[in-house]
Amino acid sequence: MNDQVLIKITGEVDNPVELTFDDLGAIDPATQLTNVDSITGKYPGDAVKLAGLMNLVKVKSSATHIGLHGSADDFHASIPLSAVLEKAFLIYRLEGKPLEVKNGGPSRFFVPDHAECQMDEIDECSNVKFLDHIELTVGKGFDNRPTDDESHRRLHEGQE
Ligand SMILES: Nc1nc2c(c(=O)[nH]1)N[C@H]1C(S)=C(S)[C@@H](COP(=O)(O)O)O[C@H]1N2
Ligand SMILES: [Mo]
Repeated sequence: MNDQVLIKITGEVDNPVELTFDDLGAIDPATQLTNVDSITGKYPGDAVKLAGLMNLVKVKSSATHIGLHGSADDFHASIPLSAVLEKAFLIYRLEGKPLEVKNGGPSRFFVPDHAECQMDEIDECSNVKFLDHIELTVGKGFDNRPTDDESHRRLHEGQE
């Protein structure tokens, strides 16, 4: 199972990649975080910093936005890269095993100090679950986060 591709990174990069669970764990130890519960407040597990992933793919200087795609439920966010590059991370491991779908796997994006839902571009809604594709773009890319209270409420109801 460990040769299964969990996350692909494409778009404005010199070195697009398809990463397995083992690949994620092998990324520069300086960019790995263990037990992120204390940072996230609610999501346990181990993570790799976004900066570590971006170094791996060699982001082109033309890239302005990072597209976060959750294929499982067709949820997508596109946010400015520079604002999250040094602080965001991807939770991908729990108790030594790949993060399960019930916990938001194959990976869960997390930005510390995110805004409340719909209060800013980088809000809680941009913490994309089921993340399996990261895409660097020039300008803002596809984003289907809810834009009004009604659709946001419906989205959350659907998850209960
Ligand atoms: N794939 C996916 N990611 C998602 C969502 C979703 O519906 N699908 N909802 C978003 C919204 S609107 C919020 S506020 C947070 C909620 O995270 P939680 O389900 O852990 O509370 O996840 C975000 N990530
Ligand atoms: Mo949200």
